[in-house]
Amino acid sequence: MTSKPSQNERMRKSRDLQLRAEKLFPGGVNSPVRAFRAVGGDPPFIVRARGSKLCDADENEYIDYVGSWGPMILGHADPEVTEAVQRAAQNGTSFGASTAAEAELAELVIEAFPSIEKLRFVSSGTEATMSAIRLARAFTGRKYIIKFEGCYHGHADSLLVKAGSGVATLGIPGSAGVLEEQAQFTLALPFNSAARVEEAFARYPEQIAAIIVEPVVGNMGCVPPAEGYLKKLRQLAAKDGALLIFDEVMTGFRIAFGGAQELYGVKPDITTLGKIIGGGLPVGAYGAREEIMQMVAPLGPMYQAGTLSGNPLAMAAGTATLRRLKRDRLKIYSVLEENSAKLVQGISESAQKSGIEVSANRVGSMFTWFFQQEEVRDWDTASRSNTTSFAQFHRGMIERGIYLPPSQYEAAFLSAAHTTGDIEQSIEAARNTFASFQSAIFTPNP
Ligand code: HOZ
Repeated sequence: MTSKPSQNERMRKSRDLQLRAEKLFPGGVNSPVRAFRAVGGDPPFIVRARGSKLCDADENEYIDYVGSWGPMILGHADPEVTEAVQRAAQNGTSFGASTAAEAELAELVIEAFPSIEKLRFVSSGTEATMSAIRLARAFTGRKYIIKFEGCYHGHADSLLVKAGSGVATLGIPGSAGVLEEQAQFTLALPFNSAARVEEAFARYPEQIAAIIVEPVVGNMGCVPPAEGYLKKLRQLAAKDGALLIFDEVMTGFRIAFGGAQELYGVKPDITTLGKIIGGGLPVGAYGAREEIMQMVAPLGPMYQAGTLSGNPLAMAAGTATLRRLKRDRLKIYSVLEENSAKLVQGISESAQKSGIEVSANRVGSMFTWFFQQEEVRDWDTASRSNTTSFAQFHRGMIERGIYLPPSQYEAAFLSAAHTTGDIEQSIEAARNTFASFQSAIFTPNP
């Protein structure tokens, strides 16, 4: 009789690659959450991906619910996207000069987001939000910004205050190296409390340049806005002459073709985008109505630039992705909704049957299971989730071939390539994981 390979045997090549990486990169990674510190175990090194599946260096296969942290809404290596990138690459990979490909993608974005009349492409979500803040300050001539605890808007200095994502995962309150002076004009308030925003405007009248918000938070796990909350933010900002920035890096083209602003019917002044608009290549964007975008150089005095901005390969991948989403819009978003609902409910029910308290949040195809009874509506409630249970859940799932974000404070995503078979297999894996839950021993990485 052959015995089941142990975790160490199953992950031998990934383990070796991790040891090599640790000599080269801090924590062996180029982005902190990938190190699996919060969940323990070795991170699988990925060699290829197709559709809903990832394959690691030891040929283990996983159903993927990370989707490269959001971009892969069509699944991995989608044939239309791959072909568009290959075609673009044959004509050169970067020119540092204007191309028609930039306009192709921009027109698709503007059509989907009526609040955007002009935009600027950058290479990451961090650049997009950092530039949006600079733009809001330039436009209003004001200093303060309001952000929300547990929201993450990339790693620009003034935004690394009570941030979610890796900062929350690692339990770092802010970041070393960010000067008090750089963060002094950032007001971090609890998400979903309009009263606190009202108080801030009363305290700093006509001094707040912008409210920046993830309209559906993904970076403290998935946390939806309370009924009427986004509309209230819109009113409060307008009343004081501040701008409202929707950080739709995660939600844009994800929870609806026109993002959260379409789904909730709220028009922000500035929108930031990333992830899906790059179809898996590095792209970010910030956009607004003409009057605001006139501030951006070379038209106006707000400076921002980038060597790889509007990169032709990235534009091709983004355009192919958005074209496909636009063409099959009705079908894609309704299947994403249906499959995500099935998955989230199925896994929550499996937990309940095993007597494990789980509170799930979901908006369309982004979702999170928190290990607690109470509803998660802000950072305070999110931070009460039992992260040891989450780590056990994560490890049990990965051992059963299901790849979830290695942090309680990152949303999971479903793609159009996931099948009902994938969903059923994932629920079954959760059932078995929860059944073995009590006996599992959690050993976080040192
Ligand atoms: N902060 C990213 C998601 N919220 C994680 C990016 C990564 O590790 O690739």
